[in-house]
Amino acid sequence: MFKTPLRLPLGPVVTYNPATNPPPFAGIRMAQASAPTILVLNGPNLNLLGTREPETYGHATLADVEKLCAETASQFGMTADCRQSNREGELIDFIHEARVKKMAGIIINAGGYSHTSIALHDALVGVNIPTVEVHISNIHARESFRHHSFTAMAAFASLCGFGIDGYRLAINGLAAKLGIPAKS
Ligand code: CA2
Repeated sequence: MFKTPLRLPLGPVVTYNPATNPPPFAGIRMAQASAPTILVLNGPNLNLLGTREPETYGHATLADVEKLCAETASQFGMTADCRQSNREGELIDFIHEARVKKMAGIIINAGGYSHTSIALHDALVGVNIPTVEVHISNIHARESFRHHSFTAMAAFASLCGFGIDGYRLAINGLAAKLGIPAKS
């Protein structure tokens, strides 16, 4: 039976040798891909980490969490943009900003708003950025009002009970989801 021959593209094929950077075209520079940025968002009262309730949240401070996130992100060639707010609307603004800035992913611990905020859920769904929810404590082993999370419903994965190591695990999972390998 006659088969249509496989056709190669007819247009010019241009190859670019990175060794000749900048490329030898007058006035033309190849676009440099910038490091993917992830938003690490912490919600209400998480600025108090390390100051009270160590039996539940450990001794690490928010600064420790943000340092851990920056270090973990850099292992994948990513940048962590860490924000914390005690205000629901400001958290929503940060999520919207992530879309404007074309951020690659979001790690969110919305604190108490996880269990109450349909608005935060809607913001996460609205920006359509791969999101991992983190809780330092095991919310399912605590009061029943912490068992449901609106932000978890908008995330592709949720982690709880690992202490602040949950942020490191979440960034690893997010990088895998994005297909970004660890740097050697
Ligand atoms: O386990 C988590 O990460 C939580 O998101 C923490 C929230 C809580 O409302 C969630 O149910 C679970 C509370 C954060 C409060 O953090 C504090 C830390 C030290 C001292 C006081 C509060």
